[in-house]
Amino acid sequence: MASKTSRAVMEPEGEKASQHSPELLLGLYRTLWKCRMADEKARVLFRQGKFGGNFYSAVGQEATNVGTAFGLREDDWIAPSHRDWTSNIIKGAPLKFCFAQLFAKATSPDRGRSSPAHMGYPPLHVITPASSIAGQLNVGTGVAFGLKKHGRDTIVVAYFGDGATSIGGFHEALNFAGVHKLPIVYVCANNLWAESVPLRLQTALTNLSERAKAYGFPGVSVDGNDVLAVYDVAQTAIARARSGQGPTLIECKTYRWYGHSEIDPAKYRIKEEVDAWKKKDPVATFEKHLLEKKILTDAKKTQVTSEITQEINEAVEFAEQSPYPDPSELSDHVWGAPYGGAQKGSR
Ligand SMILES: Cc1ncc(C[n+]2csc(CCOP(=O)(O)OP(=O)(O)O)c2C)c(N)n1
Ligand SMILES: [Mg+2]
Repeated sequence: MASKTSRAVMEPEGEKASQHSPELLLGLYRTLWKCRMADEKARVLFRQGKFGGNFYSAVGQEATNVGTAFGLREDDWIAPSHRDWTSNIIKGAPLKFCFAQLFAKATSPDRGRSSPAHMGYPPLHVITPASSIAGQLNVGTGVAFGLKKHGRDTIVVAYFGDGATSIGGFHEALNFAGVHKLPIVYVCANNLWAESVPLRLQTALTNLSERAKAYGFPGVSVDGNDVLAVYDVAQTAIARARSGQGPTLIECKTYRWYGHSEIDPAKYRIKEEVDAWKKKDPVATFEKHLLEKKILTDAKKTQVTSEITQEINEAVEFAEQSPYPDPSELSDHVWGAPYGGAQKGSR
């Protein structure tokens, strides 16, 4: 499968459902909606001033995140980027903790310490994202190295964008993983933009998966808005990593509907480009597919979205009502042992 566009991209739409159980298809469907609705809700809450900092929406990219993480085991690891807040949701972190993290409340997994959306969830092995682009690739690769050394059969899935592929840390991570045949899957969400920098100014490549060639492992490019195509490619890569054959680089071609963050009006993009990608909405496309295949009914569709709405409302209420951390906790959990230079309350 080295450096080519996935066969799944080419397949006629209707052929795919037969290979997947209805439970899997409905699970993917519910998770796509959960990510879409939680992400849209977070955008609204940010604009209402309910939480500070910033928020990096991944609306439009749901099939990439869901397709690559849905088939993971509970003890597998995820190394997300700044745009992968929903990785926590896909891995199964309770929504109330996800919203508490955005709100920087004491009830969040990091007790209000990290930037909004830079969320990790230790009980389910989601690593807190690094703010430095590609930093999570180095951390995730280190975790994969540790897993291999300890003889575990768990794997890491690490996420990043097109822009991250130009940074040294990306190349160091993939090179190291190739040398040591590490149990890791690298997922590049190529959304065509790195803040305001278009892909054509980022690289002369068309398929970013070709970069894998330089590190001696397979690369595959896939339609990142087709959840089943992404899922199939990810399953192959996950099995490869778990069986000790080493890494895979998956490039998912997708698009973020909104600006780089909620403070970016994205005036550098033309309307036609945005409109064309919105027509390829990964959630609506999959929904239509399932309705046509009669795996989904209108009644089930309403049930799924109303259950998620209720879950989100309860989670937001939990986050809003939770306290902020007490300032006296500021230096807790920063050092493994008390550090003489900056004791709590020493200033
Ligand atoms: C080393 C470093 N340089 C610059 C930034 C600022 N920055 C944050 S996200 C980003 C763009 C990343 O683009 P891409 O990798 O394509 O991911 P996307 O935001 O599109 O998901 C930049 C330049 C940073 N966080 N770290
Ligand atoms: Mg990008």
